[in-house]
Amino acid sequence: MHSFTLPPLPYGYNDLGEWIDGQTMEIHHTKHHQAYVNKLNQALTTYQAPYPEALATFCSEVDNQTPMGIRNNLGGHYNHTLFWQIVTPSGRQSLSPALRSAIEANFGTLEACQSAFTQQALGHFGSGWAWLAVDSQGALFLSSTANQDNPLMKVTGIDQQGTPILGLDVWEHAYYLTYQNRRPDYVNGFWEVVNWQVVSDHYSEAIQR
Ligand code: MN3
Repeated sequence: MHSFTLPPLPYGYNDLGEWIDGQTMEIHHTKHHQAYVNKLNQALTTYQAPYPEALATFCSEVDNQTPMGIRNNLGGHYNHTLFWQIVTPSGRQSLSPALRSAIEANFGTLEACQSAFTQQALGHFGSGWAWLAVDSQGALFLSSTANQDNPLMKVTGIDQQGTPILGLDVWEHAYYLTYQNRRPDYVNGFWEVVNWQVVSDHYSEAIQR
């Protein structure tokens, strides 16, 4: 049987500079994300339905009938795998012309998109994620989801389905050691480490889905 594994980070735990301290990154990766992987594999040993090995495809099959042990841990694995990829120590990299055009068409400017995303992240009550995603028509939209849900899932509480291209973990475990209760500082600092090249690649893939 297939089992899922923890992906290595594409940078060191201490490499994200002032945004996030190394201890937070190490615990987040080796404890939190590893636990989602372990519990997902454990849940799959008693899961009756056949499941896809592609995480995005698997997430898109999650609905209200899916056991919570699958939904939460699959989401945790997918969401963190995306999250590690879309930040980088080397600072901002340029958006593709296609993504820039889409952002300008939907939001007017990149800055307006970032500001609206920031409001999603700050306005989300409790644990969850903020997203920039692409719907089935290829249009960008912003949302936030609770716990480890994501916009691929067809579950109550998710109004708009789509493929995430940018996500921010707003669980306190993601930032508490560095920022304590100061979620705004964590979210504002996020823009300094977003890897727009990777986000652009995700956009290109998403509009072909
Ligand atoms: Mn997390």
